[in-house]
This record gives sequence, structure tokens and C-alpha cells, in this order.
Amino acid sequence: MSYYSYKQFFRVVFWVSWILMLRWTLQVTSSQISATTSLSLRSGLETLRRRFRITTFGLRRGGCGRRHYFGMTTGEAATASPRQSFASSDHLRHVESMAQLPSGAGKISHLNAVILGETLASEENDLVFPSQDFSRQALVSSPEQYRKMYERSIQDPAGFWSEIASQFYWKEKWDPEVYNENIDVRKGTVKFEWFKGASTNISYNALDRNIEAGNGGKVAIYWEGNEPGDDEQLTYAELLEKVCQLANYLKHVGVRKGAAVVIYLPMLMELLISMLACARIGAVHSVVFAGFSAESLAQRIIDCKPKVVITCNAVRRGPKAIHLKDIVDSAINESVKSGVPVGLCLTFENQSAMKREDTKWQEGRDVWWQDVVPQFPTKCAVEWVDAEDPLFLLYTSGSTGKPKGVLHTTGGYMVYTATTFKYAFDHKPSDIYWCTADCGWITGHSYVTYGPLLNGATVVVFEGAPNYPNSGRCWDIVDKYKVTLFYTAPTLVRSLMREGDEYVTRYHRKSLRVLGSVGEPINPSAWRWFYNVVGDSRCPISDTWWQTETGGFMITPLPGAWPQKPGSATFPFFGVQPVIVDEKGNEIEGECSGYLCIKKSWPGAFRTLYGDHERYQTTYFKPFAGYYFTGDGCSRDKDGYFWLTGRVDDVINVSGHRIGTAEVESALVSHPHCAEAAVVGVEHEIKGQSIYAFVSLVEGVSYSEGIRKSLILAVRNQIGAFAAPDKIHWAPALPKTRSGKIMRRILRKIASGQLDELGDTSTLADPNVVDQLIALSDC
Ligand code: 6R9
Repeated sequence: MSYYSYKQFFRVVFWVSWILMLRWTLQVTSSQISATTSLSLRSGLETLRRRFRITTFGLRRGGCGRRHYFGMTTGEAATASPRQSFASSDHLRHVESMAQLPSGAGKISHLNAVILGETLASEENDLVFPSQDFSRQALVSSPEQYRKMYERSIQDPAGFWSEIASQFYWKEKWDPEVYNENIDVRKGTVKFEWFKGASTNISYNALDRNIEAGNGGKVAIYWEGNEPGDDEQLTYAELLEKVCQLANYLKHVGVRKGAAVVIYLPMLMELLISMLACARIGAVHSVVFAGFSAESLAQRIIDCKPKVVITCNAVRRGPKAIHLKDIVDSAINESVKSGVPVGLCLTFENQSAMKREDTKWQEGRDVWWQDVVPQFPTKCAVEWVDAEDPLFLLYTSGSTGKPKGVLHTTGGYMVYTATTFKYAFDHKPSDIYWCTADCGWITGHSYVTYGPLLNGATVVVFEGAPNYPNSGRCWDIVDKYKVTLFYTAPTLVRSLMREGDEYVTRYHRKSLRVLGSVGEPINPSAWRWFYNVVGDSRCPISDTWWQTETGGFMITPLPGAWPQKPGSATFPFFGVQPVIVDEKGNEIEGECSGYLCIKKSWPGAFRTLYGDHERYQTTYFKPFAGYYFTGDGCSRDKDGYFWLTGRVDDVINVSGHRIGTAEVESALVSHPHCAEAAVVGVEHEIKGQSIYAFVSLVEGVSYSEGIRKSLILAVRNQIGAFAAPDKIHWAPALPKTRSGKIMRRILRKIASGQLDELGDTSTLADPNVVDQLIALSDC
């Protein structure tokens, strides 16, 4: 290019920029004017001030929200962080297109619009918009598109879901009804059925179908071991071969359709292989989180009486080796004592954690995976099952000491997990997806294994700990595999946030497109850190609310469709009708708080509690007749956004793990020195909630550090380390009503130090108990 053409070129660039700047300034100003006229002068000025600050200093980071879950957000200082200057009027386009909110809850006022990452006084007024580029390429790219699809899913569930279901392979189609339900206990037994009469296989749909579509060579799993550099990968074709070999072996040892198989494995590829192999032959898997103790494992084995237990000899988590086989041995001994023998323990040799020769072995019962499975053929015919045949059991905590065996069936679960995964993460074939959850929990079932593989996704599976060898490990993995969709739990976000930005910013993270959160409410300051620091204010966050029971996402953002509010799970997924009810079970409209219920069945819903349909009805369908009761509190703001506020029953959510207070209490009272125990949850900066136990000792035993430790050990042994109480509060007696009911409300206040909010204690049988407890607070 000659000197003259350079000059010409720069002249054009100069004028174009000038015109663009002028246009932009006019746009911002006019929007401010129209917005401020409709609202009070004060808030109008506040907005102008805010906007001015942004244009001067760039984006601000941090939160100062009023709504808070963990006491972390109130009054937090907003630190100036000129990460990105205000460069687009993206949000204005969205605000225009959001004349009506997706829920039909009304109009959004212009003043609610904020630029990505800006700090506002209240999260309820924050709207964080996806960029124009993101929305343009998204599967659901506008509120209108969502609303259309949502309305169709509600008005014509059969049509909506059968159209989606047709994208899967069915050996026989459902006929004639797509679904059949009774959600109302007053009208008889509760029953949900989807695609009944159809036959299919989820393993076939997750593997063979993708291979037949030409994706056999695509990576299905990138496996990253505990030690950096220890990795493996499997294509879809290779994964299918491994699944078939195990499926053939299981058939060989007599596992038939409908038989239960317990899987007690860490995040090895063999865990996914085992789930898919069971599904291939119609066996029902029951994965038990490999952090559960021998007693918890035994309880689950006794309940479902498996023919085979699949495990490995040991696992490394961070610098520690955990001997899983020893735990399985004691669990099986325990189950034998209860009359439930286990004939076969298939053990994978996890060489990086423990050598074969160091593993305790029981001849006749124990078999090394590597010795038998690879000898079986790499092809295995599929067992076609009815859509309503059971796929898996997963035990979860409830209000009583006995865990509930949540049972999911095949067809509806398949369609639902695949669809929710696709839309909530805006999944595209080129994405690399990583969910940090363990397959021992529902998130690992639905969104490590089934949902992603059904979509032909490439999944990262990580065996190790997120802070090993240091707190940058997650971002190291993100860069290594070019992860585009990253799904994790607020507890991990908070713990990494505490370690400082530097661990994050030293990595590129350029590949990231969508972030996700699950397990508990994400407090706005953690949301913002996740959004601004991890996602460079570029990636929408799908804060997915759902449960073991729901099988898949129920209330979740669709990342390209509408603006998010930090800490809100936003709006319902297709086909889901959430309602908020008061104590009497009356639906409340508009802006409100109450109990979250669901009005109609959805394909992914659990069908029963294993062996106890009565408990299923009593726990979930009787509290508010006519609805499924979630056990969660919820509020809806003026714009129709849903805000989950935590459990309203006796379930504590520690680091996203559900733990029943009754389970911990029963572990404590099993200690010979414990007379009585009452457990409550208290807010915890990292874990969301932590376990706080009030313990009365038997007569004549005095408080000591030794007893405190052995009480905590009792819980670790009976449930698992993740359920260990953070605090044992000695209690000469517990506050009880005259009818003998423990008043947990008072215990909660004492545990969280809110002594001036104890409320009326006069109804207690002995009000002096409260003073005694307060006096022992620091012991
Ligand atoms: C998927 C899962 C379910 C309970 C649920 C609720 C809490 C999960 C949440 C959330 C607020 C979210 N929960 N996701 N609360 N926002 N995005 O965690 O299943 O282990 O059965 O726990 O977790 O309290 O009722 P599960």
C-alpha cells in the first residue's frame, strides 16, 4: 500500500469511529432520558451517576447486594477494576426486545438494564445480558423464542415432547398416549408415565446412535487423572467397545434385565463405562458416591440386594490415597450379617493409587476387572427395555434417618436429560464440556454421563481434587482441553475465590463460552466473581435449579435467551410449571415468597422411592395436595425471576451435598456416650451450610476433647467425611416443647449467634435450657 492509500485509510477509520461514537452517545443519552422520566428523580440521577462512572472508569467488579444467603454480600466494597471499558449498547437491544418478560410477569423497566458486570445496589435490579454475538449463535436466542417454545410445551406437552423424542432411537414407538399422570393424591395413587409401551435403550442412544451418525472417531471422554499429566481419552467407538465388553461380562456372571448392580467407584472412566454397561443390558445401577462410609454403602447394598458390586482398589485424591476396597469389604461383611450376601466384587486395579499385591483380597468373591473384562467380545446386543423400565436407583437424604432410593426410568429420563443439557448449556457439536460433579450424585448421572453423551458431546472427566496440586488446577484443565462449557458448584467457586484471582488469571480461559452452577443457591458475590474473573465478563452463567428427584434442570437460564440476575435461577425449563404456594397450599401470584411446588409431571421426574411408594406419596405429594413439593423455599421478584432460598425441611445442604439432620443425629446417638443429639445447619462462607450439632451426654460422662473427636468420628464412619459436624455444642438438655418436640428454631438461632432473635421461649417445657446452652456456646 502506498503512503497515500495509508493516509486515506486512516482518514476513513477516523471518521467512521467518530460517527459511531456520536451515535452511541446519543443512544445512551436518549435511553437514559426515556428511562428517568418514568421513574423517580432520585433513582434516575442514581442511574446517570452510575452510567457516568462506567463510561469514565470501565466496569466495576464485586457485589454489594442486599439479598444475601451467606452474609457475604452486604456492604461489600466494590473495587474498581478497569477490566473492560464500556464499549457496546448491547443491553439496550435486549431491553427493547424484552418488552414482556418470558414468564409473562410484566414489563422490564429500562432502568433495570445494566452493562455486563456492573455493580448495582440490589441484585433484583441487576440484569446481566448475553452479548449480541452469543445470542445470535444460541439455540434459543431471544425471550420470544423461549416464550413460544415454553407456551407450546405447556399447552401441548404430548406434541412438544414427542417431537423431541423422535430424534432418539426407539425400537417400538409409544402408543397411543405420550404421557399419563396422576399428581393428585386425592384422586388415587400418584403415577407418572412417559412414552410407556415404547422400547428403547439409553446406552444405545448415547453410543451406537452417535457412531451411526458418523461420530465414532469423536472423543467421548477426556479423562484427567489426579496427577497433572496423567490422562487418557476414548472415542465414541472405543467407549462402545469397552461398554460392550463389560456388558458381556455382566451377562456372563448372570446379571439380567432388572437386576441391581452397585457401583462404588471414583471418577475413573470405568465409572461411566459401568453405568452404560448396566443400561445396555437393562440392569439397574445404583452408584454410591465413593466418599460414603462402609456403613452407608452397606445400607444401600442391603436395600437393593445387588448381584455384583463394582469398585476399584484405591483412589488418589490430592496427595491422599483412599483404600476403597477396604471400605467395600467391610460393607459387604455388614450386608452378609443382614442376610444380603454379595457373590461378586469386580475390582478395577487403579494402578496409580495402589498396587494389586497390596490389595486385600477374598478369593472366590473378588475378581480383577483387568483379568476378565478385556477377554469379552467388543460387541454386545442391546436389551430393549420399556420406556418405563427402571434405569437407576440413587439414594438421597430426606427428613428421616433412612435414605430414599430415588428411582428413575428410561425413556422420559433420556429425553429430558438430553434436552435440558442441550438448551441450558447451548451445546454445539464442537463444544468441550466439563462438569466437576461426581457420578455418585445426580449431577454426575444426568450431566456427566447421560445428558452429554446423548448429545454426542465431548466430556472431560476429572479424577482429582480441584485444588491439587494448587488452586489453579481447574483453569489448567480448562486450557489443556479447551473447555467451552464449565459446570460446577457454588462451594467450589467460593473456595477458589478465596484463593485470589491470580490462580485464575494466569490461565487463558479463552475457550470458555458458558458457565454453570448447581447444588445450592449461588450468592451474588460468588456469581459475580465467577462471571467477571473466571468468565472474563463474557460467559453467561446457567444457574440450574433441580434435584435428584427431578432428574434434570427445572428452573434454569437459557444462556442466549434472556438477561440474568446474579443469584437467580431465572425461569422454568420447557414443560415445567413451577408454582409458589403458601402454608395452606394456595398458589401465590406475582411477587411473593413461599414453598416451591410443581404443578404437572415432566418426563425426567422420578417415578417412586424404591420399595416404598407410600413414602414417595407422603413426602412429595401429600404436603400440598395436587402438587409435587420440592422441599425448597422460593421467591419470585417483580420481573418474574425465581430465587431459590434453600431447604425448608430438615435437610442441610453442605457443599451442595444433601444431608438429612436425622441421619447425622442417628449417627451421633449411636455413640455409647451420646444420650441425645439435635443437628441444625448454619451458614458457612465456603460450604454454604455447615453442620452444627447439639449433643447431650449420658449421665456421669463429662465433656472432653476426646469425646468430641469420637463423636465426629462416629459420623464420619456412619455416613462419610463430608457429613462431619463442624461444631459439637455441649447441651445439658435440649429445648423442647411440653409435648417433647425439639425446637430447632431456637437451636438455629443459638448456633448462628443470633441471640437477640430467639423469639418466644415461654412455650418451652424448661425455658432455662436456653440460658444453659448460651453459656456453653464457646466450650
Ligand atoms: C442437583 C442437585 C437438591 C437441592 C435442591 C435445592 C438445592 C440445587 C440449586 C439449588 C438453589 C440451585 N439446589 N441446585 N438451590 N439454586 N441452582 O443438587 O440435587 O443433591 O438432590 O439437591 O439442592 O435445595 O432441593 P440434590
